[in-house]
Amino acid sequence: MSTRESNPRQIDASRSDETRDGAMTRRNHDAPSQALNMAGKGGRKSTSPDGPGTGTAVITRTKTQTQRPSMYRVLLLNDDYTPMDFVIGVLCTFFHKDFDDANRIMWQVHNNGVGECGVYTYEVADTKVTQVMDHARKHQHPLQCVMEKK
Ligand code: TYC
Repeated sequence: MSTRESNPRQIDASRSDETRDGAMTRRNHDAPSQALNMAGKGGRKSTSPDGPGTGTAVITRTKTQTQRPSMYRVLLLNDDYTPMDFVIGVLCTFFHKDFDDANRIMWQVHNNGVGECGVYTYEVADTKVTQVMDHARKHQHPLQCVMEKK
């Protein structure tokens, strides 16, 4: 997943030459302001290029868009050698299932070849796959754990 998440789109009204009542003004946004030019030359110092009290304002509207992250299923695959109790232990330890859910998922995998342990964001799913695979290897069981994008 492109990490992807916030993609703020900014609508910046400061570049518009249209005044509030819809009239067009000619103003070069990139040129030094009159106020700046006049400063230090003995000219009138002003807070605005149009002079005081003209009410020049910049209105900025920011639209924030959030995107939900892609989700990934973590799956256990069946094999003929990993003990059932070991699989139930994996589901309880790494996927926080209670015994009944773990037992149900284990039988689902045993009977159908594959079963879902949980659905997570990419990094969490990837971590769980690594944890389960390391645990199985450490105990010399051929249990396979994989992830797939939803
Ligand atoms: N089929 C295994 C057995 O009969 C049990 C098992 C269940 C293995 C689920 C892996 O992901 C698995 N001992």
